[in-house]
Amino acid sequence: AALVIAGSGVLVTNTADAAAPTTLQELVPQPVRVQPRPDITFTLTPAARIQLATQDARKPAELLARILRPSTGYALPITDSVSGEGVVLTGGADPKTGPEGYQLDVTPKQVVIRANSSAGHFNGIATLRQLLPPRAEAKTRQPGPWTVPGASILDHPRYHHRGAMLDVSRHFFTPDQVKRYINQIAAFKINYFHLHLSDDQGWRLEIKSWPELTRIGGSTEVGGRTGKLFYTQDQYKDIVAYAASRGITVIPEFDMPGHTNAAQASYAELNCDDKKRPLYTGTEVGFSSLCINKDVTYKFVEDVVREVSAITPGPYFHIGGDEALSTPDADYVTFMNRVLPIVKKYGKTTVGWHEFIKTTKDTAVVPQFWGTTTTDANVAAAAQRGNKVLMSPANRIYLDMKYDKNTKLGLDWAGLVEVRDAYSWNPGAYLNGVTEANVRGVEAPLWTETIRTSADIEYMAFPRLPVAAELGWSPAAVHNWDRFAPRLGAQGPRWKVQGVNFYASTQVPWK
Ligand code: TNX
Repeated sequence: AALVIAGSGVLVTNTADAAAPTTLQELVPQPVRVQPRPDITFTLTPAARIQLATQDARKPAELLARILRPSTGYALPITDSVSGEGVVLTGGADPKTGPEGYQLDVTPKQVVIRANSSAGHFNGIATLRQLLPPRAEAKTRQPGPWTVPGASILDHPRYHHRGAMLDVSRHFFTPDQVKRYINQIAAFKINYFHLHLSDDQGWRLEIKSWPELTRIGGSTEVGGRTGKLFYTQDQYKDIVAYAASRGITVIPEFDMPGHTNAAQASYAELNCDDKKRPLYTGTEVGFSSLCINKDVTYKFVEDVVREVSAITPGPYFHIGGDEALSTPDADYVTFMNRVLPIVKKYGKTTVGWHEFIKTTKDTAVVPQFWGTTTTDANVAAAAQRGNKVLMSPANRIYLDMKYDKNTKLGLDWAGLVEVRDAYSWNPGAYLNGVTEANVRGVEAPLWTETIRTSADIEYMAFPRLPVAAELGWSPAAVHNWDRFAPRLGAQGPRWKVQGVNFYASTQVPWK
């Protein structure tokens, strides 16, 4: 029997249809409404064209073509006229789809995706990819048929912000490794990619006015490997463009006023005693702080914010602010009072780890909750004033936590987080005093003290990153482990085709 999600977001069973399970039952995240049309199928043929009725859909169309040309071997030209068989990308979606949603209708000759924005088209294309057979994701030519089950889908996200973070400071990852991860998260409608670009162990982005940050601060990492372990500004711009071509906005983070040893090792003047710190390749936290009462500290911050903002098209700048254990409380407040206006001056909106929210009443800034408790008075007070909270509770959605005691990679300070644990919470009713309307979305951070390779990234992120995507996108009424687990399990064949090194949790019925 096919599962239909009614308009209310409630699952009902369509008992009239006894068809075998199709990709329609395998979508992650689950759409708002899926109406099967068992009488119809669409099959992509060599004659298919990707047809644009709106320029909003050009980048999404190019993404679809890049995925399907190698596996199908078809030409799949992108055309500006709508006629004949293929995939049609058009405007005029139902207003219910909002700024990021879409409608997807499968007819015998066309798959029609309607959306009112580029984001909506990217999201519709992510759904179409999952409706095709897994071998559509292959890099080499595969046998057809390229069949899509008949359906009419209407979909839009629960929250605007569905994020993933990668810490490139504890271990450095090359631009190709970063792109590989961006490509993988895009398949689950993730729309923000947060890059943790500085920490005690490494400064990872070229700052032209402070060249020693990368020459010295970007020369090593956890474990002591050495090299040019940083991105030039051109490489960063290329990563940002790569993300944009997949519908993803990059949020750069420079962690301050703690987690700053790499900067303090690069420049003597960033230390109160004017002495450079030694480079650090261990994994302790909380021992470093910028010098709060020196003007040069704020010149440094302003130079970084200015240079980074100029090459970051997205509206956000993440100032870190976590675990400033070596910064006295009053100094922490002083620091934030000087730094938050700098971010504003360069036209960006501040995101910060939630500790910083106690220092400001500005309701435009975004606190990112990473705690392990369900009560935080400062975050709740901010939510009551009107701030929107980004949810990353460490004991639920930190991708660096071990799955169980046998997991070789990862840490366990926030607990062991099996797949079902990662799924079993409600972002809109998790923190006391932070209700559905106060939540901006969900981000899954991946800290990399123990993570060194793409295979390591994938093992920790898959399948928990798609869990975060489901929590951030799908309606609350759909939340149900027994229905979710098989959908998640159906991603296994796709990851095998893509070469993703996922953790085959025994909690999930893998297909
Ligand atoms: C806490 S969470 C940190 C990071 C560590 C992480 C390891 C947060 C804002 N700070 O510095 O890498 O734990 O799980």
